[in-house]
Amino acid sequence: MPNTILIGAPVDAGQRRPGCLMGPAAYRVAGLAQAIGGQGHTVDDWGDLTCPEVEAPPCPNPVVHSLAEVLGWTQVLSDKVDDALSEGAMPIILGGDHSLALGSVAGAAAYASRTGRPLFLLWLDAHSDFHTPLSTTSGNLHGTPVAYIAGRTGFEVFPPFPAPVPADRICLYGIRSVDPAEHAALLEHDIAINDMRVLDEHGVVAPLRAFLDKVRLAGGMLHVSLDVDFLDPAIAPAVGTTVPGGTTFREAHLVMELLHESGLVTSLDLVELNPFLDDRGMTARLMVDLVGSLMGKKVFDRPTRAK
Ligand code: 4U7
Ligand code: MN
Ligand code: MN
Ligand code: MN
Repeated sequence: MPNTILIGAPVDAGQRRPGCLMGPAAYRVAGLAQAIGGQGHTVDDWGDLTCPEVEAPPCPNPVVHSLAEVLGWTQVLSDKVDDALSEGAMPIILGGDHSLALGSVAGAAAYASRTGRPLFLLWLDAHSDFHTPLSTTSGNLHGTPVAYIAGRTGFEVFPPFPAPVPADRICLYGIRSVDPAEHAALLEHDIAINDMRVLDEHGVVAPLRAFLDKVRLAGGMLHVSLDVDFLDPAIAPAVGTTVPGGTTFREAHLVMELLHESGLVTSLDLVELNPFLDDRGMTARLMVDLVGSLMGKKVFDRPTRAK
């Protein structure tokens, strides 16, 4: 039974549509702590972080937006996630846009490399988030964390990523929107790309099991980054970057149930919820339900099958 630590990250700087900064409050209102506590875990809420003032070096790409702020969040999140893991707990980061993963995964990677365990990354998202600050055309840094984590060049304006995650330990899952520059770069990397076509054809279970087996065999830590747009916009409208054709209610719950059964998840991001775009809290509530499943809630409690 992991102890969990909630870390509020009201980050809005990684994109241009205000509202993600209300995410942590919405998760608390929707009963996140109760959903986790209800599964028998302890919950320690560290409250919301604030962004330190940092100075940004000049960025060669003029479209990049709010670099100094993103750098500040990266620093504080990296530190706090490392601290939470060092306490033996599972940090759950309440976002905030996806640029927060530049920091959260950096913290997990720093901890993993100190303790000598390999870190794996499961990216549940409509997007590949594989831009660099040089290749992005929108300038929105929430589209860059996977490239930073994988150690791509182009992040010279950022602190060096503590221990880049090798491509074969990264799994993109649910993707259905990839920009041309990301596409070209992904072809150069051995990242598992479970786009919606793959999930349609093979179902959600087999590709996820294959990745989880790799994590287990390696004795790895597993960071899961859950972007709201992984879900179909019909059930999760509260996100600035909706892409049709996302996972259904049951597919998403099944993913969470398999993650729970694996016992492998060591840290989790909840990102991109924009409560200002929500429909009577339905998206916040769904995200909380999904975390409940990830923490052990099931429809019917039968003895866990052999893995
Ligand atoms: B998210 C985009 F152009 N690729 O770079 C970009 F399509 O964290 C979207 O996954 C990025 O929601 C989406 O701006 C970032 C766009
Ligand atoms: Mn610290
Ligand atoms: Mn994303
Ligand atoms: Mn996305």
